[in-house]
Amino acid sequence: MHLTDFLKDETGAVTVDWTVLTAATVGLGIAAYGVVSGGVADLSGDTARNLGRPFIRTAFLTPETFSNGPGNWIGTGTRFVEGFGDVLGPIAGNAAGSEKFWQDFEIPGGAMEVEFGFDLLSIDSIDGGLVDHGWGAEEGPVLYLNGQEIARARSQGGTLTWTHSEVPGVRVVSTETRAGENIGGMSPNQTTWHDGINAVRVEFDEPTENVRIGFGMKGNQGVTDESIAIDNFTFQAI
Ligand SMILES: [Ca+2]
Ligand SMILES: [Ca+2]
Repeated sequence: MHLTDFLKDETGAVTVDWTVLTAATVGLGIAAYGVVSGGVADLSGDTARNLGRPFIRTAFLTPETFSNGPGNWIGTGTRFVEGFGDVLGPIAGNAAGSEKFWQDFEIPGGAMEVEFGFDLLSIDSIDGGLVDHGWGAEEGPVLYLNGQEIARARSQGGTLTWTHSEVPGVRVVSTETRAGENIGGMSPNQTTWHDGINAVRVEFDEPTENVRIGFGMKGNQGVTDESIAIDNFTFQAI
């Protein structure tokens, strides 16, 4: 092969690769435009960030133990609860289990996933049974992401039975740490009803630029009868 032929071939190969890549990029742009014409600018921005900064990692993995107040949490305060220590909350429920407290997180460009971790505390006589005997049924925590319900659980003696909303890109994993015992709570001397601690992880793929995690509770009594609270909160964007 003559040198000039070699150079032509190399040039040709590069040109072909570039053409393929360009076509794919243009195709992606067209597809995005067709599906969500209103969000083209946002999608383009996300693509640029993902291409330019693939190794972003932002975290506070040292668990927030709420010994110094609620920080950036909105909607509730912190409190020392017998047996649990300093917690975020507790809150009582309502019939809908609507979102009662939350925090917004700015997600760095390039993040492919956001993970929240926390202890979800089920305190005192939450009525998580299926039958309403006059004091409530199917009571327990409700989790929100960007204002949308992602999962809720019935709490029976601190043991959680989850119903997932099947939101795309969202996973909720819950592991029981303690249940079926009187840990303490707002009615610490009440030994008939049992408390629980569940370690929960919420994962969110391809996060929005601002992610809000929020909490509510389905319940029908006061905070001294039945409540939920949060402790040992962690966050990371990967
Ligand atoms: Ca208790
Ligand atoms: Ca109740």
